[in-house]
Amino acid sequence: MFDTKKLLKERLTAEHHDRLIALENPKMHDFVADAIQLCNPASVFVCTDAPDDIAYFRRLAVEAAEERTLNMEGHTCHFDGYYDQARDKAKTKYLLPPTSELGESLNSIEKTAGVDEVRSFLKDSMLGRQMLVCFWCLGPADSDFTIPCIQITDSPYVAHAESILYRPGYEQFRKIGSSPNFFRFIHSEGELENAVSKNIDKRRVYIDLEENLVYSVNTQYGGNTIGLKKLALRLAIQKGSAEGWLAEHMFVMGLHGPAGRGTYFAGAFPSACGKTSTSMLPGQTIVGDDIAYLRKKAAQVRCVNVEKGIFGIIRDVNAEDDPIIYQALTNPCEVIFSNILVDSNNKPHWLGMGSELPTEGTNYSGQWQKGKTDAKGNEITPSHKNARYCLNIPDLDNCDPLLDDPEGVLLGGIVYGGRDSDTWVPVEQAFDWTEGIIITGAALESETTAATLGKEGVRTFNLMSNLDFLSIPLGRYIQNNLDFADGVDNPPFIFSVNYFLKGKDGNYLNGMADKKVWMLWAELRANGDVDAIKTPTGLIPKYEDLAKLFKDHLNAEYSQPDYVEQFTIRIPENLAKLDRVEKIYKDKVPDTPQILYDTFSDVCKRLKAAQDKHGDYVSPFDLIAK
Ligand code: SPV
Ligand code: MN
Repeated sequence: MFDTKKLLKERLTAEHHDRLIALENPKMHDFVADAIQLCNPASVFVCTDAPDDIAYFRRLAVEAAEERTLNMEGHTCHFDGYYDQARDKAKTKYLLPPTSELGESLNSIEKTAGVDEVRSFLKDSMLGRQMLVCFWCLGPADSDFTIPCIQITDSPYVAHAESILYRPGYEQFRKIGSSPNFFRFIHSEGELENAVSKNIDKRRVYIDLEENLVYSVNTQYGGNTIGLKKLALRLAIQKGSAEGWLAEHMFVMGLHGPAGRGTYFAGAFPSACGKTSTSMLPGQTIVGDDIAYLRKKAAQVRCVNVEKGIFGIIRDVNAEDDPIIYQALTNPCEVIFSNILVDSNNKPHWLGMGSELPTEGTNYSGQWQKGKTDAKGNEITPSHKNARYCLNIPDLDNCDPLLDDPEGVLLGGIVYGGRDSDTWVPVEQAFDWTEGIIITGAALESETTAATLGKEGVRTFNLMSNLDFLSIPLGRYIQNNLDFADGVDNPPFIFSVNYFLKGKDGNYLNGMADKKVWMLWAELRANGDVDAIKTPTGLIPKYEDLAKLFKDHLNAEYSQPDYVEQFTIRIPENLAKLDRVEKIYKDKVPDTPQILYDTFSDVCKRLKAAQDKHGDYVSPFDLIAK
C-alpha cells in the first residue's frame, strides 16, 4: 500500500496538487493516487471547470495528433484504429463477485481474475504521457438527478469529447465534500501506433458494480472509452434500481403541437435506428439524443438528458434529411468528427452526405483511395458506417430551453422503436402503461447495426433498447419499469414506432421524413386531440388524421392504399414475434415477472380472435366498428 497524501505530493506539481486537495474527498484522492501508482504517468493534469482547462484538452488533442484541425473554425477530426470502430460487446464485462445474482445473459468475468487482468494491462500504461484527471456531472448540476463523476484518462481526445458531452463537475465535487457517492472511470488507450491504440487484442472494458468503477484499456472508440456515456449508464441502471428511478437509452425532445403547445417525449431505439434524427425533427426542440434519467416527483414523471452534447452517427446526415445537424457540421462551431474521410483541403466527407465523395484522402484506414481493400480483402468504405460527430447541443438552433433545468422536463409520452422489416405498424399506442412496457418495450427486437462489432442485419431481442447496458437481472429491470408508474397521476402514454417496415417487394414503405407525422400523431394522442382505431395490440391512427398531418407538416398527399399497406395488422408476424420473445424469457430470464407471460397470452388471444374473424392480414378499415 502507498500513502495517498505523500504520493500525490510527490507526483503532482504544486498547482495541480492544490487543485486536487481543494476537493476534500479522501475516496477520490485514493482513486487518483492508485491510478498514478498503477499507470505511472510522466505528469498529472487536474482539470477544474475553468474554460482555460477545457481549452487545454482541445489543444493537447491536436498536439498529440489524436485530432487534426479541419478547414473550418472549431472543427477537428479524430481517428480510431481500423479494428476499434464500435462498442466491443464481447470484451465489455461485469466483474462478478462470488455472490452476484446477475443473470447469465449479462457478460461477466470472475472479479479477482478480471481485476488482475485489466490492471496488468493498465500497469505503466501512461509511461511518458500525461494523466488527465477530469470532473464532470451526469445530468444538470445541483439537481436530484446529478451524479458527480471522475474520469482519469491519458487520451486528450476522450477528455475533449467529454468536455463537449458533459457538464463540468469540479464545483460539484466541492459541494459533495467527502461523500463517497460518485462514479469513477479509468481509461488508458495503451500503446499507440500512428496515434491509435495498438494492442486491440488486449482491449478490455470491465465494470465493477460494487465499487461504481469502470476500467477501460487499449481502445479509443468513444463507446468504449467515454466513461460517462455507456459505461456510466450501466452503473446508473444499478443505482436507479436501488433508489427507485430509471436510467434509459432514450432521447428527450419537445414535440410542438397545435397552438404552440409543447409536450415532452422520450424515446428508446437501439443504436443506429433513428434515435438522434427523431430527436432532431424539424420544428421540434431537442433536450437530448441518447441517455435519460427518469424520476417521479410530485406524482409526475420528470426526466433529464444526462448529457449536454451529441455523439451522433454521421452517416446519412445531409442538408435535406437532417438540416439542423448538417448546418452545424458545415459552419464554425466546436465539432469533433471521427472516422470520416478528410480530403487534401482538410475538408470532411462522409457516406450519405448528399454530395459526391472524393476518391482519395485520409480515413480510418490511413491513406485511402477508392477500391482500397483491407487484410481480408474487404473494400474499405470512404468513411466508416459508424463514423460520428460530437457537438454541443446549445450550438444547435433547436436546443430546448429546458436542457439544463434541474427539475427536468415533464414527460408526456414514451416511444420504443427498432429496425423491424415485417411486424410492427409505423406507429401504435399501447392500451396502458403495463401493456406498453410489456408488449412494446420488453418485446422489442431490432436488426443489428454497425454501432457494435459483429454481423449486421441479424434480428435480435433488445429489451427497451437498453439490453447492451443492463446491469441488473432482466426480470427486475422489467418490474422496475412496471412499478415506476405507481403513484404517478398521469403516467406517460407509451407508443411503438417502426421506421423500417418493408412491403412485399422488399422496399421500405416509408420515407425518412414520415417519422415526423408518427411523432406528431403521438403528441395529439397524448393530449386527447384525436380518436384512434383499436387493434389486438393497441391503438392506431385513423386515415384522415394522418392525411392531415402529412399535408400540414410535409406538404404531402397520403393515399389510402399507402395507409392500408402500412397499417395492415400482420397477424402471423405478430404471433411469431411474441413466440420468439416469450421463448427468450422462458429460456434465459428466470426472474421474468408472471405478468409478462399473462400479457403475452392475452395479446395472443386477441390476435387469434382477429385472425379467425378477418384472416391473416387485417386492414385498419376492417377494424373500424361499423
Ligand atoms: C450507441 O451506440 O448507442 C451510441 C454511441 O450512442 S456509443 O454508445 O457511444 O458507442
Ligand atoms: Mn446510444
